[in-house]
Amino acid sequence: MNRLKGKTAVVTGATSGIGLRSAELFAEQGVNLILTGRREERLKEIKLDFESRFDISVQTAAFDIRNRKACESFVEGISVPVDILLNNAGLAKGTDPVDQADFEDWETMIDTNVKGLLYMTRLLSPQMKERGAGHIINVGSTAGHEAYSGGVVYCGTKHAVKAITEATKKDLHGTNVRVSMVSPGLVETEFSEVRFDGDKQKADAVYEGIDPLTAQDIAEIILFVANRPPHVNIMDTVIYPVAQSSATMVHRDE
Ligand code: NDP
Ligand code: 8X3
Repeated sequence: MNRLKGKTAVVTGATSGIGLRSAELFAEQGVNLILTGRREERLKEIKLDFESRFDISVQTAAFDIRNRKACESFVEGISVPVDILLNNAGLAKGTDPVDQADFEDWETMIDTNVKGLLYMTRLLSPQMKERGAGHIINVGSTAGHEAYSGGVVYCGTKHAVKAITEATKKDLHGTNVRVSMVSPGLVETEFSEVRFDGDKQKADAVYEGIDPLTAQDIAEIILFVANRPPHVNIMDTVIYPVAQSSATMVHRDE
């Protein structure tokens, strides 16, 4: 059953990977889209593509989610009720241990994964609360359930997303606004290329010898979470590829 047709979703980080594929699955269901990311060209191409294939409206806004003022201007420019906020924009930078890691990488991850997600939630939750309807879906990670060496700050940000999701649900208790989290393991997207500053060889090695999750796998789960009846609130879903059993237990074919 399609409960989403005619609704409006804001998708952050819609220029690639999980965000892009989720946006496309929403579009297939007739959801009007407001898509964000920094790469303006990609947003323009996605808008043209989706509007040519789906009977929906697509708005785009290119801005850096770390910039609070830009988030505020973005939300001020939205003139329709937002039914779904998919807080997906995020990244990892580096795998250096705590005594060697780069301060700027830490700030980038905290400002994007935690503060950016909080800005969007703070700015869009009032209209949801006022209407007594809406759904905030945060993209967490298995790294938000289990910390691993080399991920001191990335894991820290995703543990923060878990805490923020739980507290947001409690803050909005009794309002009918839904709050959910989706927590994937290894998904092959641009994620590892970004983590390793464009080093394709290092990025490919992350997925070598396994059948990793795809953006499609996670988008299908996001769609399922969003499409539940209004009284059903999925709090979290943890998804691993079958070859992965924990953050660091990954079975690779020879
Ligand atoms: P991608 O690198 O493919 O996508 C990341 C998206 O985030 C891009 O659209 C990017 O857009 C956007 N983004 C990053 N920084 C900013 C910023 N400062 N301002 C605005 N947008 C930004 O990776 P994924 O699709 O894999 O990642 C999506 C989410 O999934 C992230 O939160 C990630 O932590 C999470 N995740 C990923 C997993 C994986 O293994 N891939 C596993 C678990 C969770 P642009 O560059 O245009 O700004
Ligand atoms: C991304 C999954 O294992 O690279 O959140 O941290 S992992």
